[in-house]
Amino acid sequence: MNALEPRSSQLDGWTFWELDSVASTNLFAARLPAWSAVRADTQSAGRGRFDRKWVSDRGGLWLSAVVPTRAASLRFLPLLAGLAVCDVARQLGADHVRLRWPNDVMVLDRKLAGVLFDHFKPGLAVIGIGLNVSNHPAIEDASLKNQAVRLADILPSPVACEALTTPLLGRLRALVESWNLGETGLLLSRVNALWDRPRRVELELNGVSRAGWFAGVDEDGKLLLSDDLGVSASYNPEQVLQLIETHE
Ligand code: BT5
Repeated sequence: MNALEPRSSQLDGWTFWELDSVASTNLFAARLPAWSAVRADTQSAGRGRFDRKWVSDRGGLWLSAVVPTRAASLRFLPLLAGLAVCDVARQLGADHVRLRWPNDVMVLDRKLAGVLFDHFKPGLAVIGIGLNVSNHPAIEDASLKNQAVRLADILPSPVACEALTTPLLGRLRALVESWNLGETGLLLSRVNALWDRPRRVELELNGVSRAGWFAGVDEDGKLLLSDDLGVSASYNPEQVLQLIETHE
């Protein structure tokens, strides 16, 4: 496919763009209307939170979806995207898939997928999903050797990115619509259940860190942290540079 000639098609209610290569699918999606999505085979400047680099080599799923949203629900959207990834991975037979607030999908202690949320226009959110499928991220960044995992490592049979796109967008749409209709209680309890078990965590804030027990996520997408004296505090994703699970 020629990178200069992106093509679009209709896919289960989404206007879907497919590209060979792009800087970042989230930036491409910035100009698209609601219920558009874009997938690229590779990204030359894939982004994580706080402008961290996201390795986006061929064989992974690099996807951005534009969804209508209310300002109040913006922080919860990455968790809905994570939930959609967990649901699809589990349907395919993956075990031990879980969420790590605010934007990671983990298999045991390794990162399977990351979500990057952008808000370019009022009323619209761009949800970027990076999912390792059969790519080799550690070739580009050796530090990912023991940190990243791919669907190819955990599924009984190989799956192609193209085959993942439709179920993932379908699941994402159902979850976002359900959230926008106010069905928040059920989704909140599903997100919290996907933490797997009580976890001791350390939050790296700007220059300081806070340790405690993960006590859940609230409806605003904030993390609730309970310290050793039982005192609770809540944190926005924008405040927390890194969440470390400390296994105490
Ligand atoms: C994220 O950031 O996890 C969000 C990643 C979102 C990527 C998607 S791809 C489609 C769309 N277009 C974009 O440009 N972005 C989105 P963060 O929590 O900041 O994690 C970044 C960290 O994850 C890096 O510092 C690495 O340690 C690690 N990392 C980088 N590439 C990885 C990969 N392919 N697999 C696992 N971990 C990776």
